[in-house]
Formats: sequence, structure tokens, C-alpha cells
Amino acid sequence: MRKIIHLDMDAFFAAVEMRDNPALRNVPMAVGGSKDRRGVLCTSNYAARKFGVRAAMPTAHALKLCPQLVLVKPNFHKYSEASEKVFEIFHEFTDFVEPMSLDEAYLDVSNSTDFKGSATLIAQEIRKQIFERTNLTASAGIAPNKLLAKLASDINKPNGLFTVSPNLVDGFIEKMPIERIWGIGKVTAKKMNEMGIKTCKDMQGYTRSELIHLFGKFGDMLFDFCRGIDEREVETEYERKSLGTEETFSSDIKNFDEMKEHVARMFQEVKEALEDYQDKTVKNLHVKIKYFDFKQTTIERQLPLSEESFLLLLEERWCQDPRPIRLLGVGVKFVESKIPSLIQLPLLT
Ligand code: TTP
Ligand code: MG
Repeated sequence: MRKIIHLDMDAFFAAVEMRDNPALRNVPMAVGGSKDRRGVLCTSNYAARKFGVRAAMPTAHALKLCPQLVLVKPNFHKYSEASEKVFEIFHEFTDFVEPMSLDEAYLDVSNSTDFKGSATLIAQEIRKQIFERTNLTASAGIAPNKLLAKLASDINKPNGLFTVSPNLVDGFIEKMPIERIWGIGKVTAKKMNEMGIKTCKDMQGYTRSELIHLFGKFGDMLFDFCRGIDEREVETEYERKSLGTEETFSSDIKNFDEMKEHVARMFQEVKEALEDYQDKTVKNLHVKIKYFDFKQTTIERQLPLSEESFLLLLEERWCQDPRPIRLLGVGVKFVESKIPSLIQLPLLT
């Protein structure tokens, strides 16, 4: 049986702003775009949530619900900085980290020997480290699988922790409203509610084939999910397969000499960036050209990593079709390893 921890920062963007500005700590506040620009909220602090103010809500509406709401413009740089620190802490406890967003991840600690293998104590220590090193709080859910761990991290949020130990699974999942289950969106939830399926216990009354008949392939997973069974693995970070740089020019470039200057600069950039990837082996070099009419072409080949090699590739490809170009890109492709090593967070917009 696996030991999974789901960690999720509390009111993440808002918490970062409150940490950095004491004046925001005891007032309802939200991070988001302004009302005049038809902005929406990224998130709100817990004081604002009491008024019904929520993430993704239009700012104008939020201000109707809570006229004294203090609005702060998002500062994504600060949030990714905090996020990096938090993920650094996760990685101190296990290599098996699956990032879900800037503020949320699953950790598989099944083989961890810290705290005699107690996932609850590991989660407690992670939360403590996060607070000591970032001044932000996180909530944790500990369970035998991802489905239950995510549900559990919400139970004592904010700044809390909840463990669904194997003997508690049945009782925990039975009363869970179906809209809380991973993969069930508003439309499916409505359909289920109309059929009288409100909790997982209700769904347990259906056979696997009935659920497949009703909800397609997902029905197969639903049969397991409503019993608290989830075999999905914690998928560790995306492996970087390439590294490169590209530039769109303010005016199209028509001659090769001018391209050479750009290649020289871009090669330096790539070389410097590669210093952070010394554990990777370069397989191929590649060059990308986008013409003024947006037609695009690329060339890739195994060559020594040098400015000359990139120029060779560029010359070969561009001379076949020497028209003005609007974008040039150079980069490398890595040999793919079996062991993922790099962290790539999904971008939040
Ligand atoms: P969440 O973890 O969903 O929310 P939260 O951390 O603000 O609050 P809590 O977990 O305590 O309930 O999202 C993390 C951050 O992602 C959030 O602070 C802001 C950003 N975000 C958006 O920008 N737009 C959105 O619609 C959502 C849901 C989140
Ligand atoms: Mg969060």
C-alpha cells in the first residue's frame, strides 16, 4: 500500500501578499485584476471568503459581496519564488514529487525511512519547514492514494493536516459528496444528482458495468473511486528534453551576415543556460527559422556544440530558401534518461 501526501498552500497568492504587507493581514483581501478592467480574482484570503469572495470571481461581483475588500495586483514573480522554495523542501523529503500547480503537489513517501516511515510525521515536518523557511502555511492530506490524499488536505485547511489511515478509508469516502471526486465536473455532478447519486455511498449502489454504461470509460474509474480505490501513480517531474532560445526580430532579417551576429549571441545564451544541466548529455543541435510569411522550418543534427555548428545548420537550411526571416531559434536536444530529474511547474495564468 502506498503512502501519499498531498500538500496545498493556504490562500497562496493572498498569503504571500499578507506576509509581505502587515496592513493586509486583518482585512478581507483578494489578489486579482481591477474591476474597471473586468478583472477576476486569482484568490482571496480567508477573511474575504467569509463574504463568499472566491477565486475566479469577477472583481466587480466580489466588491458587491464585500465592499471593503482590499484588492492587490498579482505579482507572479513573488509567487514563483515562494513556490520554488516550497518545492525545494518537498525534494528534501522525497524524489517522488508530482507538481500540480505552483502551490500544490503529491509526494509518494512509501519508501521513505524518515520518522520511521510515518507519512503523517513527514507531512507535519514538511509543513513546519515550509512555515519556518517561507513564513507561509500549507495544509496536508495523508492517505494510501492520490484521490484520498487530495480530499484529506482540505479537511483541516487552512494550516492543518488530516490522515486517512487504511482503516478509515471506507467511512471517509462513503459520505463524500460526489462533486468532490477527481474528474467529476459540474455537468457530470448534475447528471448524477438528478439520478439521486449525491455521495460516494450512493454511487456504490451501481455495478461497474452500469457506471461504464452511464459515464463511459470514466465509469470504470468511478467504480473504484467511490470505494476510495485509486491506482494512479505519483508521476515525478517532467524531464527536460531540450533547451534553446529564440528571438523574433522587430524587422525581418534578409542577409546571412546579420543572422550570424544573432547566432553568436544566442549560442552564448544557450551555453550559459546549459551550465545548469550538467547532468544531461546533448544529443543534437537544432535551428529553427520562421520566415516573414510565418512558414517555419527546423533542422537538427548531431554536431559538436559550437557556434560554427549552429551556423552550418542555419546556412544549410536558409540557403535552400533564402527569404527574409522573422524569427530565429537555436538549441539542443538532450539524450533522454530513464530517471526524470528536472522540475517543471505547470504555468498558472
Ligand atoms: P488554490 O490552491 O486553489 O487556492 P489557494 O491556495 O488560494 O487557497 P486554498 O488552497 O487555501 O483554498 O490555488 C493556488 C493559487 O493559484 C491561488 O492562490 C491563486 C492561483 N489561482 C488562480 O490564479 N486562479 C484560480 O482560479 C485558482 C483556483 C487559483
Ligand atoms: Mg492552495
